[in-house]
Amino acid sequence: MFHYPFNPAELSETARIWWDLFGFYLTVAIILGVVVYAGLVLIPWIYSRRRQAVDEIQPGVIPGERGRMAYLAVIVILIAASFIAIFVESYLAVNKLAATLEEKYNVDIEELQAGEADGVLVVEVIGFQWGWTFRYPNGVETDILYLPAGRPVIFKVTSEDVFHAFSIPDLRVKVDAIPGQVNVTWTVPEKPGTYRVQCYELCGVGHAEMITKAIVLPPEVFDFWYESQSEKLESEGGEQ
Ligand SMILES: [Cu+2]
Repeated sequence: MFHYPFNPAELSETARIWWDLFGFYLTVAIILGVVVYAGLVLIPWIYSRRRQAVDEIQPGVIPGERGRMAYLAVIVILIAASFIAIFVESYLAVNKLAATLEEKYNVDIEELQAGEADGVLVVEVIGFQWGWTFRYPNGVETDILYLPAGRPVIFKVTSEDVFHAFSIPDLRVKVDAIPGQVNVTWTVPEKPGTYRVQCYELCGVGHAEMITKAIVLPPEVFDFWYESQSEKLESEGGEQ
């Protein structure tokens, strides 16, 4: 039922920008990790092969300079370069995201982040022990998340009881659901299909069951669903 691709490139262009940025962070982390672990293994090995101690350790006497400042400089430069590269790459990714949102979807990234953008669907997400409620602007509440393909969606996420975390991994959505607080996030699902919605914060014995579906529909099918739900709600309201 759920597909779980390693690379979400085909599912959402905005998710792919995050994914590429994550790949960059991971690459930098792997390079630094290799250097650090190589040092941990090699330095004791090299020094253990030397017969002579580097300098005599005497109580109360600070050891002298060991003449290896060049290595230290290389390490410091490598770390500084990594931080600069991460900063630059993140800045470029956010710019790319803003440009994509503006050109392709006609929306401003800051408006999305603020939780109000013209013509953008806003879904309230309420986590509880143990499930999710999705509330649409027309007042309809569902336990399955329906979304229109190719349109940005804003999620306003909160909780009724304890801390939860709302996530749609395929679409690179993850945000804490905190009682008494509304956290805002957004995504643009591009491909119709069924995606996994899951809680990512251990919240009690039913945590692992806090799974539901996000069904991304072609926009006209979504509009039909939305209208029919509105009518249903109205007729139910009329009967009471
Ligand atoms: Cu939970």
